[in-house]
Amino acid sequence: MRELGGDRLRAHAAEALTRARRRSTALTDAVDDEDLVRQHSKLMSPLVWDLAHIGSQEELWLVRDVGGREPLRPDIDDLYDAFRHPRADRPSLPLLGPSEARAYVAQVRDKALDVLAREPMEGRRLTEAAFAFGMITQHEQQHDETMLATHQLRQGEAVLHAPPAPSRRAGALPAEVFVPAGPFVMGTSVEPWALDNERPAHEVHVDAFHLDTTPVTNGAYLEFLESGGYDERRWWSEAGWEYRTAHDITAPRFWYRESGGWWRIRFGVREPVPADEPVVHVSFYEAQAYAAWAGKRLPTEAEWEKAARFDPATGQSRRYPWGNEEPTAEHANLGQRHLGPAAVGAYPAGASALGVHQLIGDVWEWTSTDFHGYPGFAAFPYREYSEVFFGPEYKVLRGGSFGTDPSAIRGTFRNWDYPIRRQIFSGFRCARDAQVRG
Ligand code: AVJ
Ligand code: FE
Repeated sequence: MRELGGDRLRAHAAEALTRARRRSTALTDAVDDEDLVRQHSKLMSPLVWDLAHIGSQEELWLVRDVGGREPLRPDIDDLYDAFRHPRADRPSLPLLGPSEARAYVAQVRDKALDVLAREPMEGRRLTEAAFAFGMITQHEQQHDETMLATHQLRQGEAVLHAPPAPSRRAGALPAEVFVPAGPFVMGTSVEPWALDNERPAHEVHVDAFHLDTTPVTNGAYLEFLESGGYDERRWWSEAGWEYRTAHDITAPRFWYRESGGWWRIRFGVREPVPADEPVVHVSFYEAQAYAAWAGKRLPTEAEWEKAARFDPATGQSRRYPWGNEEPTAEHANLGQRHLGPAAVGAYPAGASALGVHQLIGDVWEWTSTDFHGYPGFAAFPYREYSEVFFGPEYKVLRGGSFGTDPSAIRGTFRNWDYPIRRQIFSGFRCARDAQVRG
């Protein structure tokens, strides 16, 4: 991906777009037309909206902007503008139907591939085109993760199938890893597909701290739950308690109690909650309450990234916890290869230089940090990509989940959401301050 010449870039971009489309197609072909246009939850768009929105963004950014081509469907730009229509309102719009949407995205793709084949790609143009194709690939993959979350909310028979995630453990792991005090380089100025909010690279000092070696498991979370954690005001922040009470939150989303045990529904399948998998579908507030109960706290975003990227041997920041090579199936549970997180310890090859496991893949991890631009932030390609979300109402999540494609995750990648959200594949790990010696 780094410094590809024009022809290699063309081949790489075409392959990445094709892979994304295979996934979009699988997720939308898995259900019938009625299911495609239905709103499975007020929190989500109908799947058919995501599909045409993917095409609409591709038309805007690749066909019109990069390619300078005539608009295909200027009449539908407004329908698929995420800022004009909140998710809850999307079903009532005059959306393209399933077959129209499929035909539209295919037409746009033909044009985009034509642009890719003909665009002169040298120098600055090459960098710009590489980014535009990267951005659109990641955009489609992000919506594929969103569509996977919609599938999880859908009622009825299981329609998605995948082999179970690995359950093998890497022997006993220490509960925590110590991260020494000092500076590290956060963010990036060179990662070719990095989005505006990941830029620029800048040095950050981080005090010494301890970080959980793995994400918090269902088993550990159950101890919090069974010891009355949801009923004890003292573990919750004010906003968290208000949310917990108003919505009567008593367990992670999709869990239920039956014959004395805890079960969950995952993509239409009912199963006992597995103790050694990372907990998933918890809100920021639940993560925060658990951490308080455990005598810990959530890591800041800088702490998370230092634990993931900092190599004490070289003093440099890596692209991924394991090094600079792109993720493989040995490194991390990504790419919807499995329909859930793997047991903790299942990816020893993916551990960071400091010895922290499963930072990339499995579950998105809540951090305690509000979403803001880094020093020197410059909105690109438009303010609506990230900048309009900056502020205290969004919390940063890191690391990607089993539903995230490798092309849409890296050590610098930043996701954000409201602290009440839990239909996303969200989990967490805890941190604590290191003892300061006097
Ligand atoms: C980065 C996941 C918060 O889904 O709202 C998709 C990605 N931006 N279309 C989102 C995105 C525009 C974004 N997140
Ligand atoms: Fe989008």
